[in-house]
Amino acid sequence: MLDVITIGDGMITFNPKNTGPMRFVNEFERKVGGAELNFAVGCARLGLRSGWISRVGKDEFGKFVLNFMRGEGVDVTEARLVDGYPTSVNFKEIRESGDGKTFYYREKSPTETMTLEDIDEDYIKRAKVLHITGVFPAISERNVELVRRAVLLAKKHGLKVSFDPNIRLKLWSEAKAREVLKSFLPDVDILLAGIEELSFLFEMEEQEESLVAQMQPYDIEAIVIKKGAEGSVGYIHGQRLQVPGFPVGKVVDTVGAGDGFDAGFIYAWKQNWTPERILTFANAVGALVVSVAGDNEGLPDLDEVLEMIGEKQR
Ligand code: KDG
Repeated sequence: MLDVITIGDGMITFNPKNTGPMRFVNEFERKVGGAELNFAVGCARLGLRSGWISRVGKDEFGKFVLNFMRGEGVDVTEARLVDGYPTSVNFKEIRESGDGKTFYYREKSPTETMTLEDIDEDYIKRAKVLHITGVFPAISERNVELVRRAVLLAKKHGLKVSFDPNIRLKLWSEAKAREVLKSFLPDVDILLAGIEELSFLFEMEEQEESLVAQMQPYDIEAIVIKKGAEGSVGYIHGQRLQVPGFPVGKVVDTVGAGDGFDAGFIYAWKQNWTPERILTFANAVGALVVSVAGDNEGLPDLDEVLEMIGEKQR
């Protein structure tokens, strides 16, 4: 049995040793990244049984990514090494504020070798939640079809579908991103997005009420707007709730905070907590991620989050 499954590309991420424009950075640290990968790790650290469907290159980097995932306790039954497609690489640039930019080297992602048959029905039906994001489908047309199949099977077997648009306009055009990502909405049960992403999708101003109104036809159980340091707003079973974020000492690296938030939300959602406790918990996970360099190193274990939200003594 698995609690949650996700599908995505796994990358080697080179984190800069110093801040500023990448052309002036001479040293990098090899780490691992990928939005869905970060999410799967975040869930596993919190204690959920998480599975990651992926392909990485049959090369040193691919082996490193797979070992990393195994070491984090993520189920990699459906993650394989493939020939002829190098593992995707991503270089990061980080500014003094902790804000990051990504520079991809992923012309041909190993996930492009997957066929519809690779989305295994027996695997999907072992889980309770399928988490999808906008990164994996942005990689290729085929990946869009893979997500559609995973969602179809998830619905067939009663899984909840959670969705983070994670818009990456370096990977596809605005029109395509809008068309594909909006087409997922009718099947989404939990939407985890930034206000700027909703505004992009619906081509409207960043105005919460009118954007949430756009979601009415989709009958989404939980619409969550991630607001970074300010916390989050949730429309859960129709009720609006705003929960402030947690102050963090120094923001070191914001990349991956949204994925951490998503993992925290899904963990808390599965506990059937009150909406306030769910959002508080997710905000805490996001906050813990930004104080550490790397896309996923700061993802906390359960006790760290409980300490932060004051439910456990240090
Ligand atoms: O959300 C963090 C991701 O952006 C990062 O790990 C890299 O998946 C990634 C991407 O393609 O942008």
